[in-house]
Amino acid sequence: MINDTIAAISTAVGSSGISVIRLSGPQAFEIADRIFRGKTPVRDQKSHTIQYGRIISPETGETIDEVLLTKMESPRTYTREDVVEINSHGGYTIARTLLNMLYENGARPAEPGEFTRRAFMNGRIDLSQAEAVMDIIQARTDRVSRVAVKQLEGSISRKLEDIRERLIELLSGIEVNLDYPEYDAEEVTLAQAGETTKKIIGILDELIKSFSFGKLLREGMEAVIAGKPNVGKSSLMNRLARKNRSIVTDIPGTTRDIIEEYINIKGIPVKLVDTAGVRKTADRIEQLGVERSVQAIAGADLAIVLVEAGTLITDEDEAILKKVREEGKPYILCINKTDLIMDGSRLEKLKKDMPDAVFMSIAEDTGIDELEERIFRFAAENIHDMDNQVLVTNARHESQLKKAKAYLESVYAACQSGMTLDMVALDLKAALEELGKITGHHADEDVINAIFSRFCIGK
Ligand SMILES: Nc1nc2c(ncn2[C@@H]2O[C@H](COP(=O)(O)OP(=O)(O)OP(=O)(O)O)[C@@H](O)[C@H]2O)c(=O)[nH]1
Ligand SMILES: [Mg+2]
Repeated sequence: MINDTIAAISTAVGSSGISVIRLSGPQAFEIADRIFRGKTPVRDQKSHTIQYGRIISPETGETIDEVLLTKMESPRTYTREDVVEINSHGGYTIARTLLNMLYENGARPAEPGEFTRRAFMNGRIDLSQAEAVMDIIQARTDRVSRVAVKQLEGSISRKLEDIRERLIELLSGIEVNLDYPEYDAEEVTLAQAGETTKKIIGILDELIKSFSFGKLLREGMEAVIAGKPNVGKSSLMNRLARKNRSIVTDIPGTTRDIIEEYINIKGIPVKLVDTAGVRKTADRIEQLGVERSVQAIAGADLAIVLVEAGTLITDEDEAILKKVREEGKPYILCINKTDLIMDGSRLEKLKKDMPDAVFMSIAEDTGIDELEERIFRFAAENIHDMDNQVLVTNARHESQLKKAKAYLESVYAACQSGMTLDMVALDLKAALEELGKITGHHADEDVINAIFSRFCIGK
């Protein structure tokens, strides 16, 4: 039973119009009454209403701030406990002073994620939904937050509940057979058990497959821009990021270090990495930059390899392409500076000869849309209907699904090879347990602690 009351500032630190201080727990109204003076005491205020008042220091009688106070009675609240939210004037100092007053009057500092943790402990949300709250806080694009909101609404939970129900039905059928053979209960045959299990494995497979796309949505994809010096890598970075992030000059060897920027391509977050041009050089600093470029290629999900239209693929370019291929990196070959080719028919011929390459001129702003489309297509490969299907976005969920699937595979194998039903029952139970860890039906304290420790304070 939770019996203390927690408080924290729930808005971001920094200058702002207002700050929200949140108080949750059985003494929330009592504590608020110790420092708040409004028309009605908080304990008598109607639930889910807001009232104007002042925060008064109990010691000095001094007015600290004018505030709006919202009272929300359990259980229709975020945590399912009694909740008070105080909108104070913005600025860290006032909110901090107010918070300290709450601490002095009986509240305790909330730990990161503790409000959401209480919502979980009090059964308002399950673990996968708590994780969705976290995803929404950290979402980098609209599309990501849409998926997270769906999870918060329980799309994964419902799908898992459905699977669990089918497993439980199968398991209870088997157990009736095992425990009461004298009852004339309808017999579950190994063949039936195998068939049901196979269907469920199929559903789990689909969920597991959705993870690679879910991960892409959440964590984003890393695309490295590689090429020899002066081909326009930094110009491309700036164009895609729509700001002057990297220094561009006509001097080869301008970029010396890795430069990163998050961009949003049709709703998918992409970490773009601009690198130093790869070439042999005696300059020590440039050489270090080149080494980093090579490492960046190895670490990325996708390489965008730039070459110049005028020279086409030189030995230097070939060396970079070789590196990319050795790493087994998917790549998009871009031919930049097409504006420098005056002869139109020559350009047409080049395009015909290299049908997979993207021809572009950053100077004339051509071909960039095509590159963006190609990056998006790469990201979304093999994924259809992604806005409507249930997506697994969380590595922990994926790993649990895989464990459950492994148990079900052994159930299926047992059914095929004519094992006994009691062997099957054990693995079915284990599969159920692994699934239950996703929503928190079976989660250990350690897992729960790890999840909530990733939250920020005040959520
Ligand atoms: N004509 C023409 N010039 C371009 C184009 N794109 C980039 N440039 C020019 O090429 C030069 C080099 O551009 P950067 O973006 O600095 O090239 P980089 O690949 O980052 O070069 P390093 O950092 O030195 O490896 C600059 O003078 C750019 O203005 C283009 O499409 N056409
Ligand atoms: Mg550069």
